[in-house]
Amino acid sequence: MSYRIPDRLIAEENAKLGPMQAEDYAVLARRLERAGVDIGAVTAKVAAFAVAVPTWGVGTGGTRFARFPGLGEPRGIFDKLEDCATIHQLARATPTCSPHLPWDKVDDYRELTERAALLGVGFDAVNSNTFQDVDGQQLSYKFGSLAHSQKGVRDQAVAHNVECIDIGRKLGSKALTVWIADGSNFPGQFNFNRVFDWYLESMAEIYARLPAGWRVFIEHKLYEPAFYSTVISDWGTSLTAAEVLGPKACCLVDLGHHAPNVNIEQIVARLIRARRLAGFHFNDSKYGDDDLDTGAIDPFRLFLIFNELVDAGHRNAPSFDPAYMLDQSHNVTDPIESLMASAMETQRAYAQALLVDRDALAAAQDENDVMLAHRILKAGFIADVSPILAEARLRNGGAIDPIAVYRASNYRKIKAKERPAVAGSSSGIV
Ligand code: RM4
Ligand code: MN
Ligand code: MN
Repeated sequence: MSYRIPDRLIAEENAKLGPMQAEDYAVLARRLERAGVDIGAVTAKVAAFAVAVPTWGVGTGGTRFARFPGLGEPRGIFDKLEDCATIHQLARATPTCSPHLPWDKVDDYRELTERAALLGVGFDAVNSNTFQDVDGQQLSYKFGSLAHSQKGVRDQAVAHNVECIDIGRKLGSKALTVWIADGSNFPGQFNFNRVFDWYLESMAEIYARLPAGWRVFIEHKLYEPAFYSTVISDWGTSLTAAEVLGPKACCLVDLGHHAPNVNIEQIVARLIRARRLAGFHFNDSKYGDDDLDTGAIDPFRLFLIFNELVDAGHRNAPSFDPAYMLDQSHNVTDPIESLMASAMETQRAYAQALLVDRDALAAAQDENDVMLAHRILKAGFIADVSPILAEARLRNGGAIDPIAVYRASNYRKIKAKERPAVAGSSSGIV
């Protein structure tokens, strides 16, 4: 059996930090009580919050210049599952992982689900991949996939997505995420509307194969790898496609896939209103689709997004059931540390948004008291909710300080011995 962090180590580390945590939590409880907030209710909501880990995120990522593999990185889906389980064991925020096919393809899916169950991880949305060619593939995706000019290539891409649904079914998934790289590098390379029509035709075939209770998530992206135009470029295109396809199609928001300075929280509000918000791929960025750690660059933006989500929950917005996932690339950090920290950042933004006094905010908005409205909203963001997050982890059997326990365990060093590097391994986004 391969190494797992012993629960005893978590208990030992928690015992050291426990008294301090109890003190901080009690102080915060009193402060919140003065503002009429019940800390127990907030903690329970945070403890129930879950965000999926991308299987491709546990490998070291890279850029188009180079990849610097880390020691002991996962060699395949079984190793990736172990790392996902470790992330959840310590931070208790990520009970599921989101697989990517064909990267995570195996011969025996029963073996895979059994292993996952043993490790205590489930499967979230399945991601298809028609943005690269793999060995033995008949036709190339160099000029596109679901929106390719040639029917044969479109059919092949449809068949791959249908296979993803079949595999997802075996894994217990309930959604297919479709991101295509189809686009153009030169004006004149293709006709904007002809390719969109081909995309819609292909997606209609995939849509028709969705099992009962499934949804398809349409993920847009403004540029890269295509640099002049992409077929599914923005939320307008995504929403149009979802409306053409039907009620099981909805729009996924990857935080890095928008034009610079776009107001993502407003897009989120609009998608909720249209009953088409699929969910998120969380990450952070400064310039483009940087895939940096969630909350590392612009935690205020993350808070404002969660503010819209909490607001929708508060209003009981219809058909509001977003799927939360991380989607980031870890080029210079240990992916396990980054994913734990990022999951905790989503919980932080959620907890902060829960603190906002929504009735007072609405009243200030109605009175056009701009400064008061802004200060009510900001009060959530400036609150240090760390003791709530730690308490939620403790109650769920996790670590008060997950990164400290991870480091104390020497997990990565042990895995480096257990997992000798394999030639040509390409875990991560390369
Ligand atoms: C894309 C997009 C997709 C992810 C791939 C690896 O930029 O974010 O969600 O599947 O990267
Ligand atoms: Mn994504
Ligand atoms: Mn991306």
